[in-house]
Amino acid sequence: MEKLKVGVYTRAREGEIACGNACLVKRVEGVIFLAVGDGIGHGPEAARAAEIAIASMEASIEASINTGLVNIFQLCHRQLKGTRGAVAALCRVDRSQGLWQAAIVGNIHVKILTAKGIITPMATPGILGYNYPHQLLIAKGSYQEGDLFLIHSDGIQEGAVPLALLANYRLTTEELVRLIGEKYGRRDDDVAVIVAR
Ligand SMILES: [Mn+2]
Repeated sequence: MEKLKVGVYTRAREGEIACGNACLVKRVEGVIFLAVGDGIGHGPEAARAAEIAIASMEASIEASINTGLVNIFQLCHRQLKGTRGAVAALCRVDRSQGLWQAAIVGNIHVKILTAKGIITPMATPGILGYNYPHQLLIAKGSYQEGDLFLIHSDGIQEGAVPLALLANYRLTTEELVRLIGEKYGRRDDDVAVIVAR
């Protein structure tokens, strides 16, 4: 099986140096984890919250790739206490098992494009570090070669990315994320985009 190709793009809100969005791409034993964190607000304090969220998720995954999404988000919430807080999405793609899982707390957008159609996992309202949801919604599905995962912060409006663009196989995932970030990213917010295919 060919390796899943991943493109990542982040940039700060206009006039800021620190980016309040952070990403994680982690491959462990054939399982790939993709995450986007968005610290509340913008600037250095938002960047700090986003980085803590991502570092926490990475640590949970390093502890065991079988750590459940609920546990990953709960730990993330605890470690974000005392910060601005953050919203985050995490996708876990196990290609050998042919399965994916996704969970989102707050305003992060995830789309999975499959041969059968488009899946938009539902986000659970909440802010990690502040108000943890009663019950974390976890979406699951079967993974097939060629499925595409799109994850982005609210620096890009939901639905702004044309599906035809994502379906363009002449563009690499790196080219896709750069194009999406530059063309559809809002100037007045931090932007983070991940495309995996
Ligand atoms: Mn944002």
